[in-house]
Amino acid sequence: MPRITLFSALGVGLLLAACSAASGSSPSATTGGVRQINVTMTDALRFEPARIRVRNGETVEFVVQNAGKIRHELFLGSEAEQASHEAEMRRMPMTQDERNGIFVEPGKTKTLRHTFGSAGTVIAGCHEVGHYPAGMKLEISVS
Ligand SMILES: [Cu+2]
Repeated sequence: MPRITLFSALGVGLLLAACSAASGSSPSATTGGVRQINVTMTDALRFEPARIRVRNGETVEFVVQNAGKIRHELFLGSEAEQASHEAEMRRMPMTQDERNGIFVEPGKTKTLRHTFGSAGTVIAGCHEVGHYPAGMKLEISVS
């Protein structure tokens, strides 16, 4: 059965190549790796998923896709920080990405990397006018 042996050897080789490529592309992989979480923004003023769980101390890379036709943002913070950001956004919309927040134009995808440093609930909210009050938020439970 020399053919089967050859194919399985090839399979293992490809697998090893794929693994080393993956670890090479994420420099923070030493502490257990960075988990990517896909989040979709919709014009129904929702994030999908609407609820996620992360481990305390975990670094997550949100891959945020705007599937709608209007601009959305994703701002990470406590309930209180969401309230003050909401007030700021009413005065002046976000014009550049911040450490805790990104805006995503229709059809685009952006990433936001964040390390969750304490247990509890963190909110990701969209503060385009009217979106947050309409419930455009993602609840992140950190434990
Ligand atoms: Cu929005």
